[in-house]
Amino acid sequence: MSDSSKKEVDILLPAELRIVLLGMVGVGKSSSGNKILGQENLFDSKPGLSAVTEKCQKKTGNINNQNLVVVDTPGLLSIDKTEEEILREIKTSINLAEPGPHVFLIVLSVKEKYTKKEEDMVKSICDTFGKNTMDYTMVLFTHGEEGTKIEDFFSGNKNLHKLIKKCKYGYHLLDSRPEQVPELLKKINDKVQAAEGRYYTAEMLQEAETALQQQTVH
Ligand SMILES: Nc1nc2c(ncn2[C@@H]2O[C@H](COP(=O)(O)OP(=O)(O)O)[C@@H](O)[C@H]2O)c(=O)[nH]1
Ligand SMILES: [Mg+2]
Repeated sequence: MSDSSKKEVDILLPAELRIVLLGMVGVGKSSSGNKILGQENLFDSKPGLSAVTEKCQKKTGNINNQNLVVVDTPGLLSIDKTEEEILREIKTSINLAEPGPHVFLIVLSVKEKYTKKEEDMVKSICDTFGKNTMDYTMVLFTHGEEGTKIEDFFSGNKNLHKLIKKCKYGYHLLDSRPEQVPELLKKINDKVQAAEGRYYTAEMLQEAETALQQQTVH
């Protein structure tokens, strides 16, 4: 790459990329956070259905001269907590990623079929973060190293197709190739640049809360 074209890329690249990881317990949110930041044990990650991550956690790093802020959240559908408690905690991710996340990564494992349970989880996320949620969302698939082809995972699952269509930032599959994370970051950066650096804000969350309250009143 010539010097001048490199400069252009630098100018376009957001100086900081803020990412919030969302999804059910055990799908690989914390491990994905570690992969993204290139360090193994920043976020606690363990097998099982009990949420290891009880509070939202923020970790930062610098990858290719770009500051990354990654916020890990407690998993939805944990056996230890009510959905309401979990959602209340998940909302604090917006403040941790201040002034707001560029992208919500909804983490799904290709080892788990996309069923009504997963759909309900996505619906809770959308209800919680409101009408703008999908404008800032990418689906991140984990467990890609076990040879599951993403096309096979999609095949015949209309609801999963629908979800991907709704997510403005598309999807990415994490596998064991060294390029997996650079490719993910490039995809996110491209989308954020196309969105002229826009990000999800605390005002949008406030609006979503008001909308939810009005729904319960009427
Ligand atoms: N093989 C494989 N294991 C994974 C992957 N992602 C997560 N895991 C494992 O799945 C378990 C739960 O992962 P974790 O990141 O803690 O899930 P979280 O509850 O969503 O944060 C851990 O034992 C991880 O090592 C993946 O992509 N491939
Ligand atoms: Mg976790």
